[in-house]
Amino acid sequence: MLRIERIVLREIRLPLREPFRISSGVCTERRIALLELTDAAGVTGWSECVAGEAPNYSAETIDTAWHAIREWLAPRVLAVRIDGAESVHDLLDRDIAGHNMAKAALEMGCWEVAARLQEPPLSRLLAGTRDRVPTGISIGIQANAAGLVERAQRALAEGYRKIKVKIRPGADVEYVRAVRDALGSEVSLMADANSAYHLADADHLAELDAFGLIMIEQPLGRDDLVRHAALQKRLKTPICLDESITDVDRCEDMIALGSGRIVNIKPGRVGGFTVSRRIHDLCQRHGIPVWCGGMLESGIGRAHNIALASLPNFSLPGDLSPSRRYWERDVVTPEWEMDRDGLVPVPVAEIGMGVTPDMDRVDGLTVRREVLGARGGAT
Ligand code: OSB
Ligand code: MG
Repeated sequence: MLRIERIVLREIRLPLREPFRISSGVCTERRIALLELTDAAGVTGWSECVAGEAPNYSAETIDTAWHAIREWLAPRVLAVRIDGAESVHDLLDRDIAGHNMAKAALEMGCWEVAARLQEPPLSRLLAGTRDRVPTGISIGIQANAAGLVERAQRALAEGYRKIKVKIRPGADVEYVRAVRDALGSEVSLMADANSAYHLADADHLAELDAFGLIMIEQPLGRDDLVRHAALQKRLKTPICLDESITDVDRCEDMIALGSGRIVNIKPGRVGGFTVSRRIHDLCQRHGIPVWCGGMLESGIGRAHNIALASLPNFSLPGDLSPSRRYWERDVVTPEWEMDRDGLVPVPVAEIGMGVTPDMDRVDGLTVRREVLGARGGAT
C-alpha cells in the first residue's frame, strides 16, 4: 500500500562534459526534472524524467512533462490509496494519451517509494536477478571519421562491451567502416540512426551489412513499423527498435510484422517499469533479446535503468555508462562506476535504488522548484 502525500519537482541544469550529437539534434547541457515523492509513512523516493530539452527524440520535452505532471498526472497519485507500484501505470494511463516520460517519472518514483517501504533493493522488487550489468557506450556523431575512431578506441580500452555509434546521412557507411577497421571484427559494434532514413535509402543502408554490426537501431521513422518490416527483409543486420516501441502493443506489432529482431527498452519512453517488464516478458517469450537504452540520465535515472537492466532477458549490454562519461560530478553518492570488464554493479545490499541524491549538488543546480501535494500551492 502506498499513499503519496507530496511531490517536489525540481529542474536541474547539468552540463555534459562534451556535447552529444544525434541525427536529430545536439545536447550540451541537460535540463533534467527530478521528482522527490514522499509517502504518508514519511518515506521518500526519487525519480528522474528523461524528456529532453527539445521535441526531437519524441514529442515530449521537460516543459511538457512538467505541465503534464502538475496538471494531470500528479493529482492521480496524490493523497489516494494505491494498492502497489504495479497499479500506478494504469492509474496514470487511463484517459490520458501520451506523455509517457511524464508518466514514467511518477511511476518509477512510486516503485522507489515502494522499495523503500518494503526494504528490498529496487532491482529485486522488479524481479531482477543480475548483480552486475554489462555496459555499452553510445558515441555521438563526430566531426569526422578519425574523431569517431579515436573515441571508439578509447571506449574499448576502458572496458565497454558494446560500442554504439550514432549515424546520419553523410556520416554513416564510411564512419562505420573506419571504426570496424580500427577495432577489428570481434568487437560488438552497432549503429543508431535515430530515424534519420527513409525506406528509399534501403540500398544504402544495406552497405552496412558488410561490417557485421550486431544491430542497426531505429533507421526509419518512429511510426514506420510497416516500412521497418520491409527494410528488415532487405538487411542482413538485425534492426533494433527504440523510438517506435512506446508500449506493449507496438512491440507485439513489431513481432507480428517482423519490423525488428531486438528491442531497446527505455523505461521513460514506455511509461515506466510496469510496461518495461511487460515488454521484457513478451520479448522473452518470443526469443527476442532486449537491452536497456539511456537518455543521458543523471545518476538518479541511471539507478532506475540499472535496476531494470538486472532482469534476465536484458541479454545485451545497455547504454549504462558510468557517471564520469557524462558529468564532471554526478548528483548522487556514490557516483556510478564501471569496472575494467565493462560491468556496473547492481546495488543489492542497499534498500531501494542504492544511491543517495547529493543534496548540496542538487540544490546548487536547481533552477526551478515546485511542491505538489497536501499543502498544495507552488513554492
Ligand atoms: O537514441 O538511444 C538514443 C540519448 C538521447 C536520446 C536518444 C538516445 C540517446 C543515447 C544516449 O543513445 C545513451 C546514453 O544515455 O548513454
Ligand atoms: Mg536510440
